[in-house]
Order: sequence, then structure tokens, then C-alpha cells
Amino acid sequence: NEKFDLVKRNSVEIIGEDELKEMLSDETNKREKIAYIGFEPSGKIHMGHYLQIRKMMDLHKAGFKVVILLADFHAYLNQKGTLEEIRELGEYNRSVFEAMGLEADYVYGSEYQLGAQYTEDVYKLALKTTLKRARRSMEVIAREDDNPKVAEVVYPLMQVNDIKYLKVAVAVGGMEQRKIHVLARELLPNMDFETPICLHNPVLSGLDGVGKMSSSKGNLIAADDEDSDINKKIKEAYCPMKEVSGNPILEIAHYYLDYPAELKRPEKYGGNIVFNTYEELEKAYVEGLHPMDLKNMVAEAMIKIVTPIREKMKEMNI
Ligand code: TFQ
Repeated sequence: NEKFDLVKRNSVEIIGEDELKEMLSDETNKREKIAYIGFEPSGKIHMGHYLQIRKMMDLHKAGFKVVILLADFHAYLNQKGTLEEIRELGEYNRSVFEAMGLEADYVYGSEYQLGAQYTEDVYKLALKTTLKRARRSMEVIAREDDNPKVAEVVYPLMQVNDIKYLKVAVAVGGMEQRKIHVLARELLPNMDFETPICLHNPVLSGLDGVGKMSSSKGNLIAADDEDSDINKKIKEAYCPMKEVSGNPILEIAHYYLDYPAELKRPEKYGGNIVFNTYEELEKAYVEGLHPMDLKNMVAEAMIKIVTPIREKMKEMNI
């Protein structure tokens, strides 16, 4: 199935793959085709976000209604600032996603998360979830804190509850969301809601090779970086010779190059090479393709992707 291949492309996993296939081939819309992703509003939108936005565009093409949750209360519970500051970032994030060309509806968590029925359901989920499980589900998501707060265990309960309240059929997120999603799949069938399908995207490593690409760390390629920033960042990025695991440049090559991809190189450095697939490129890298060659390909591809977004953002005065 063509639609299924499009939706699955470049994802790490789909939990509930058979149900998704069934939805995609069901013209009667037995289950309403709604795909959701939530984001804690963030000060910088980067190429990790863009992977997820592209996935939402794939879902839109496959016939889904796409909704973006601007998760203001979640960011608040995760110590990202005052509600006012967070909402301002939410508006900014929405504009960037529009500049990226995403067609979607947007909703703020605070529009419905104070409702009486919503709140009662959070209490119900609080009774069904162990502290241990709630904390585990937050391992990658929670902000570092020497004295962790109760807010950290309220957060995943609200995320599970959102899936019900927003009638999410397909919940999309990075791999760091998977433990919350697995919890949702376990709990929601007992809360009058159908088990959500969960699609997980890869989480890119930071350009410094330390941890993940993150707005708070500056180890990223931003949606509005200038060509010169991109060249400089990639030139300086961590890219160990012959190493695949944790290599941010190879990850970007995996998800952002179009294959077949061509390396253009002067004859004296070995001449041009065409890689038909990412696997071919990875093999060449492990066998000694020079990091500089890889970086040149990746910088060119990133500039091609970022330039129209940056220009659209300028045009929109963001
Ligand atoms: F997907 C839903 F929108 F329904 C629920 C949801 C998803 C993602 C609520 C919050 C978030 C934020 C996410 N945990 C993050 O880390 O940004």
C-alpha cells in the first residue's frame, strides 16, 4: 500500500501497524482519521522538529486531519517558564510550522485542560498509574532537577488524557515519547477510548555528539540558520571517522538526503560518487569515506532544505 509506505517512511516504529493499514484502506472512516503531535513550545525550531513536521505532512497527504497541540501546560509543568512566556513561544512555533508548509489545525492545551470532566479523568488516571511508571515515562522528557517535583508525574497523565480528549487515532512523537504512549495504549481502553496507534520518529543526535539535538543546548541546525551558519556548524560537528553510532552527520544524511544522492568531488580527490540508498552511503563511510566528503554532501542538502523556510520566515516577519 502506497499510503502506508509514505506514512511509515523514515519512522522508527509504528505501534499498531495493522490497525493503521486498516484505517488507510477504509473509505468509510469507521474511525475518524485524526493525527496529532504535541510540542512543548520552544525558543528554537530545529531540524529535529522538522522531521516530525514532515511526518505530519505525510499523514496529511495520506488523508489524515492533522492537529498540532501547543502543549502550554505541559511546558509549564516541565519548568519551561511562565504561561505567558510559553504561549508567546507557542505563537512563534505555529508560525514556523506554517513557514515549513504544514497545513494543520492548532490547539493550546489550556483551552480544554481545566475542564471538569478532563480533570476528573486525570484523577482517575492518577489512581491507575504507579509513581514508578509515571516517572519512568518521563525519563528523557523531564527537565533536569535536583529536587524533582510532583508536576513531573502529572505531566504524563495529562498527555494520556489529551489523546482521549482530542480523539487522537494516530499519536505521533519522537522516540522519547514512547513510554507515555505505551501507557496510553494500556490505560485508554479502560477509559472508553480506542487504543491509539503510535508513530515514533527518530531523535537526532546533537551536532556536538553529546546527547540529542535540543533547543536548550544550541547543538542544532535551526529552521532559520543562514547558509554560513550551516556550513560552519557542520564543518565543526562531531563526525568520527568510520563510526555510525551517535554520528549526527550520518543521521542527517540518513533522514535528509534524497537518494540516489551524489557526492561531487574533484577528480584528484577521487571524483564523483552516486549512493543509491542510505545503506550504500553508510557502508562507504564505514569503509573509510572521508568525514569531509560526508559533511559537504550534508551541508549542501541542509542549505537546500533550510533556505526556503528561512526566506518564508523573513517574508512572514517571524
Ligand atoms: F498528542 C497529544 F497531543 F494528544 C498529547 C500530547 C503530546 C505531546 C501532549 C503533550 C505533548 C508534549 C510532549 N510530551 C513534548 O515532550 O513536547
